[in-house]
Amino acid sequence: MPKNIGKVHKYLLEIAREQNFAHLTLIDPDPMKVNFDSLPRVIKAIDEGGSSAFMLGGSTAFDRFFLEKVINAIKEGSDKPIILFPGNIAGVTPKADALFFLSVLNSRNPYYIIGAQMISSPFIKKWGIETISLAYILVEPGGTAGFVSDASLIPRNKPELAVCYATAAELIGFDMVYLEAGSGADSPIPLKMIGAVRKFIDIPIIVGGGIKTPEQAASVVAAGATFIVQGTKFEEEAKLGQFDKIKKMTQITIETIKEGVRRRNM
Ligand code: 1GP
Repeated sequence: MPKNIGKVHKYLLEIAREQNFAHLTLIDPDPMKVNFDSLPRVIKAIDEGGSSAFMLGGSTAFDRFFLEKVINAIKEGSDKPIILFPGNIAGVTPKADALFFLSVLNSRNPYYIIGAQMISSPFIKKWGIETISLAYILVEPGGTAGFVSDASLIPRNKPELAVCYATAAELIGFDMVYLEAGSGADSPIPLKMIGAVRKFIDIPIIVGGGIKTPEQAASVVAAGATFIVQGTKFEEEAKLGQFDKIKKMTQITIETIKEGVRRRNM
């Protein structure tokens, strides 16, 4: 029997079909980064700016109770889905709307490929939280995620290696593939690499790490990304309490991507 697609998964695919892409926002539940006084306003600004969902996760400093506090703060600012993006077993809770059940395909350490998943899966199944399986593929420079998960990073000038991993992911049956340059990377995943992967696989491609400008976001989508993820850019503005700027920035990013889509469809 084919697998049932959950509510959040369906929602993401519908937006991607309507707009040709969807914008996702990453919130890192790191106590050194989270400000509970301003988080609901930051979330509200990003929501009103048009981002489609919130991903919640990071590679370090995990505590399930802190994570749940962050979920409550996000819910104060938005009704849009919260999707867990765990870096470890403490990054899962039934309080979110869905969970990217991810495997770091190019880790050298089996713990990040199947170990943490094996340990956490009975409770995930018992809770009944929606899961979306995700093949996480780390590309240079890889950032903290690459370091912590001991990834054999894909060189930026080797798109064919990303194609091989992504194709293996599709054949194994993952729902989506995530090409990750690492949070705060100097530049996004090379467009040539995204394009090469897009040509080869049919499942959605998430691209994140180092997407700072609306133009970069638009070119990542033009190259073939289905979903783009931004985190650091919002964290920087949030620190300054620039809520209006955050909303504007999100709107401009989404408008710039849409304009690119319109032009290509003409
Ligand atoms: C990290 O891809 C995400 O997992 C977001 O990256 O923080 O660089 O936007 P940034």
